[in-house]
Amino acid sequence: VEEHSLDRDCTTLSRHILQQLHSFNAEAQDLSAIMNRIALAAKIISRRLSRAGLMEGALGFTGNINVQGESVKKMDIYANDVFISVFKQSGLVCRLASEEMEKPYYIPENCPIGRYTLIYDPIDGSSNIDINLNIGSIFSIRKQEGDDIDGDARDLLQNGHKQIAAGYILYGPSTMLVYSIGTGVHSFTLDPSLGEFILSNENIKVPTHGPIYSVNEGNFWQWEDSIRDYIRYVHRHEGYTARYSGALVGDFHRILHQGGVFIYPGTVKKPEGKLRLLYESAPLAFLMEQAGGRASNGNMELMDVVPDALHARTPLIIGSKEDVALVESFIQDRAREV
Ligand code: P6P
Repeated sequence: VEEHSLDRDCTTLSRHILQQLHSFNAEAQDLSAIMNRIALAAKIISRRLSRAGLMEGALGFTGNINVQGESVKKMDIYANDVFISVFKQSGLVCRLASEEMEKPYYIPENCPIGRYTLIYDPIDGSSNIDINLNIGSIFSIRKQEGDDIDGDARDLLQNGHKQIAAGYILYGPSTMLVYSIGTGVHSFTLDPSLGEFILSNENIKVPTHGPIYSVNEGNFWQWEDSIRDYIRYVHRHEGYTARYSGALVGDFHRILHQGGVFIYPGTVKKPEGKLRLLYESAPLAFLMEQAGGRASNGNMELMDVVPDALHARTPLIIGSKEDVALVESFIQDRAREV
């Protein structure tokens, strides 16, 4: 075995985080431990997904409707509970907020104020589960501010700059974990034979422009004219290609590596869009900015948007700097006409 591959096999997630923070101070240790628990959750979910098709009853719908009015898949609930379980007794995370829970889940044991909150989408893209296509988990880590005595986590209603870490797990042909603690974006691939996430790419940088536009053109006639203008532009000009999987994490991962733009605009019926701010758009915006790209809601930087509720939605334009700016230029042109 060549020397470097041994080193590579030893660049595990926890070692990488400590290296990133160049120090072994309390926060570094905490983040390293938190990321280790997230990695454990990823392994448990990945294992279940790889066998779900073989396990009677693991797939399909629970028959329930969640707080969002969406039908809940068994895998959504399973994954949600995995994240809760891995953080119980950890003494690290005191509060978990997710798409699957109207109110946050509190872990009361030894949780002083100022400890961490995990905000997450346990399974994003669940429509892809039963057809064995890629899905993901998205997470964001913030510190709890104040005592949140009435349990509605109002201190979480702050902009994306309050995130101290963010990332996602992509359950694809291989399971990848991509994270940032504010010192660049780094990706790890799960080596099932080791049970470890091994460093794949360090300091990922998104190209300043890319050929891909990722959007559900089925909503074309529900969009504002400005978005339709952008779509007509990329249809007419050489060098663009459409890629859309219906699962945010995979579509984002492609843009992060190949450049271009992912757009989920507001529609006439839902001007606020479909994607959630706190546990879908803000964590991905954190990563995209760390990778040298941009994220916007069409009017302002996504990272500056302040949610008015835990499950607030937002329009999202995210990707290469030049491509996000191009979409915004069509929005500004139309705004001038009004
Ligand atoms: P549409 C999946 O349900 C999801 O939340 C994201 O993962 C994905 O990007 C989006 O919705 C797809 O929505 O309306 O294009 O089916």
